[in-house]
Amino acid sequence: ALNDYKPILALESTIIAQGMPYPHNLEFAQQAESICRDQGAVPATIAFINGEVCVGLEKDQIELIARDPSVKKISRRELGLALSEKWNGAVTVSATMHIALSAGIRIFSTGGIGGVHRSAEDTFDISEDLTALGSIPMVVVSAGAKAILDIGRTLEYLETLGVVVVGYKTSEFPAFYFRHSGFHGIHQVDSAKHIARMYRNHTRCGLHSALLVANPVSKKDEIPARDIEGIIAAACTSAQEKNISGKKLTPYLLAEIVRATGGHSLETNRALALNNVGLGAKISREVHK
Ligand code: PSU
Ligand code: MN
Repeated sequence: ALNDYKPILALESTIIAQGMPYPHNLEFAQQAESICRDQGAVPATIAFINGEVCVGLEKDQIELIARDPSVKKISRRELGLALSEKWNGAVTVSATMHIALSAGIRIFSTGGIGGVHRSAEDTFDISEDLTALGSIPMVVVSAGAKAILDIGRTLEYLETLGVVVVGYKTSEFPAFYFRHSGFHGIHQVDSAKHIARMYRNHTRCGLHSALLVANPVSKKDEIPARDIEGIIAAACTSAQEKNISGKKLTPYLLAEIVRATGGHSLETNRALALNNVGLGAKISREVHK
């Protein structure tokens, strides 16, 4: 696809291996690829298979990532480790960005970026996704930051790192499961074409940070804040009680919330991520024009 100058969209794999349970994760990964193709872009799901970086996976490779519980969660700092130790591994937003840009792919869709965790003033838990967004000049499409995070502090940190944040058809930063975080005043963009133009100018200025496109979950798929806030708070408390921290924290919280909502949050997660794939594919086509 690169040799033929086709539009390509990078997709991550931690959302598959650690973000959703099997077999829903496999179904999601396949749907994501087909939505991308329907929108006229070639999907490049990225993962480590036996210690090799694969940009664009075969069917059986996607199945391995979805099924095998020994698949590791690999962030950017661990890329060399994964090669050395010949891991099978899923890549986070930070690792996906690094690999994608190295391969010449500039557009990437995820579900929700990592960020500053609640209680980060005690734990210092701030996702490596943020530093990657600050230093890798790609377009990243996300349904805002995960609602399990401290959204205000995540937005402040994005500013510190020089990441441009724009809202797709909104000026309010979305919060993953729901549309309204209460943080207003981000710059609104209304089309893929508009985003492509902005990205060209961003890189023309010599900036090396990412352009983060915040694409809210649709109204029909969202879980309103009042219905999920208590569940998120309980999941955070439970993680603290069980001493779950580091890279295990985000997967634990997402799974707890799926359990407590009886699977509703999984449906929302799937819908918002697929929505991001659709928009990412359109942006990729515009950037390639
Ligand atoms: N979006 C989802 N589900 C996920 C993720 C994103 O809908 O599981 C993953 C991404 O790979 C992101 C990671 O990089 O969660 C963040 O992990 P951490 O908070 O440990 O940095
Ligand atoms: Mn962390």
